Amino acid sequence: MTGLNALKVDANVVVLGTDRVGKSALTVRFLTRRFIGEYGDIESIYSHNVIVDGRDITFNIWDSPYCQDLSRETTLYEKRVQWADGFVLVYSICDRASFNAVTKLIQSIKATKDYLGMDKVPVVIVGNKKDLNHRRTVLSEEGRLLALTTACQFYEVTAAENYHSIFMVFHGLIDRIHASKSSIKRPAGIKGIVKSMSAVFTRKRTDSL
Ligand SMILES: Nc1nc2c(ncn2[C@@H]2O[C@H](COP(=O)(O)OP(=O)(O)OP(=O)(O)O)[C@@H](O)[C@H]2O)c(=O)[nH]1
Ligand SMILES: [Mg+2]
Repeated sequence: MTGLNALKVDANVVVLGTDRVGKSALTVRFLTRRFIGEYGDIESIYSHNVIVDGRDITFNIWDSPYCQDLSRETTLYEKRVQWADGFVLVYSICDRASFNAVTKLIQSIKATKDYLGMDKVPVVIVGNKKDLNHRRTVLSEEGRLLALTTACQFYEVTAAENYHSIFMVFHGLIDRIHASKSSIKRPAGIKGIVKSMSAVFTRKRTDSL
């Protein structure tokens, strides 16, 4: 990659989490800087272009309503995981079950995408609804510890009241996506070298006949 192309970044981001944790609120806040309260059941991939530090970043963000129909959800989930370069996993700080679901999601994503052993997994864990601190059931420390033990990034945010922390969520993810793309390519490179070496030796043997 050289010149202008080096400054262009394309990132597919999937937003996951259980129902009503604020996936759409967070997405819409990032796209429009606004909080509109109710979001309905729309499934959508949004494209959003931003320029940060001279880098032209296109975020493709897949937001979908949580679905309890497991048969439908499994297929859709796999599709989303394969499509994604990075993940925003959302729970509500007032909903313990949503936090437990994020823990499970991390394990499943790591297994599916082969991120095991990576320094920085392209996953951001987001504890939303920080404005409802009086109804909190998940401590900040629990979120931080989960991030630490799974090599993910962690933010507590309020989509209802603040744009800046949501901006940090998506931009934090970009660097991780970069790191993961380069470390995923490395083993394939080694395989490639082995392949081309054996090709050379095979050719030599054939040539000498
Ligand atoms: N107080 C507060 N409410 C929020 C916040 N974020 C979202 N909500 C509210 O939580 C409810 C659910 O938000 P959504 O963004 O629709 O949640 P979702 O995760 O997209 O839900 P599904 O698409 O149904 O899975 C809505 O009533 C929002 O107004 C927040 O930061 N603080
Ligand atoms: Mg939604």
